Amino acid sequence: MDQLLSQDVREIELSLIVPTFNERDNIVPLLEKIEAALYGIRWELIVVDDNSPDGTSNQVREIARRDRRIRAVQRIGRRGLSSAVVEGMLASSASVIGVIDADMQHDEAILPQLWKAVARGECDLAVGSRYVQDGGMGEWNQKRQSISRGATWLAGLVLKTQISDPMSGFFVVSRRAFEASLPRLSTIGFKILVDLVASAPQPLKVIEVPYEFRIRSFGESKLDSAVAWEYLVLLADKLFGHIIPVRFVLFVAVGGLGLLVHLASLGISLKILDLSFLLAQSVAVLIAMTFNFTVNNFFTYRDRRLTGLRFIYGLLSFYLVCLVGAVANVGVGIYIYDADITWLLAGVAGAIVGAVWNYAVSSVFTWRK
Ligand SMILES: Nc1nc2c(ncn2[C@@H]2O[C@H](COP(=O)(O)OP(=O)(O)OP(=O)(O)O)[C@@H](O)[C@H]2O)c(=O)[nH]1
Ligand SMILES: [Mg+2]
Repeated sequence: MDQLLSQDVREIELSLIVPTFNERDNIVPLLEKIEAALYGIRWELIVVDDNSPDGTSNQVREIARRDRRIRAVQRIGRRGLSSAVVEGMLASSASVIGVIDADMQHDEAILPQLWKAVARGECDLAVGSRYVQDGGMGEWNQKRQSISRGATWLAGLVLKTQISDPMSGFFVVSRRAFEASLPRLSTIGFKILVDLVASAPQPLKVIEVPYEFRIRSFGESKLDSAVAWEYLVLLADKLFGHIIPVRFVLFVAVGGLGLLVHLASLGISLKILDLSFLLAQSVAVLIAMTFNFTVNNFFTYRDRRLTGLRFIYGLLSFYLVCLVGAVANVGVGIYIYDADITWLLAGVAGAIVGAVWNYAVSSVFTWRK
């Protein structure tokens, strides 16, 4: 240990985490900017790349071979900005940790100011903000500005500390504060700052430093409708996730819709197509299961979405799971009904057992992690 320590006694003062997906062309210019901005501060930089097809990880490793301050963490078969940032933080070692995007939209020139505020203990968290005085949205269009402001307003529902720009992906936090939030983090979606602040056991002391958001020069935005959806799921998880899993709530809501689809198909098969009840009911079950699978695959399990051939296998496994669920549902229903308790309770109990079974087993077999 002493031998190890004697090699370089100067402590790293800032660990910087950079989440990336397809940012190869941004790596070199970003590192040049960081190097210049952090002059005089001992830093390490960890790029957490979700196996970008453009070879971002290789690009980082090529530089890392010659520069020990830099490292790539390459994740396979995973996506998600928040989880990438958390894993980067866990792989880092300084007592002060920063997060910055790879696309140079964040102004690295304010990094020393953010770092200093946390390192000196003036705050737990220093946020690069577009909304405080002198900050700005750069050349964002009106629509994106309104969406961002709406999302900021919604964040107020879960945050214990008021922050003017909780959507920011540019901040510096003390390792102590990060570790205190860690057990409660949801790590869903894109908004790690909201997650971090909402998961803090005690309100954090926050400082905000204004900066002007720049436009992207290379690469593409990864923002899409999924980001908005995952943000809502994150808020829901923060609001009631400690009581009941959000995924289960979504699964049951989809099941409710599936029941309507079932009844509609049954009605059409009986009244319009004039099928026998057995056939009509079988067709309705098949349609409803397919509907449930497709909608759950799109929303409830968006992060593990099955496509191509895996969609077909997933659908078949879902049929199987639901079939067993239906048997459990009927079995429990009959058991309670026979015990001479009201038919309503028997029906509800059967449905609950069926739903829990379908949810639990499909999460293991159909939408495997
Ligand atoms: N590891 C990882 N990084 C991601 C993922 N999605 C986005 N990123 C990175 O997170 C940072 C922010 O993503 P952007 O697409 O720039 O999001 P944005 O800045 O809100 O949107 P734009 O203004 O359109 O660029 C960038 O460095 C991305 O490469 C992901 O799924 N995994
Ligand atoms: Mg960006």
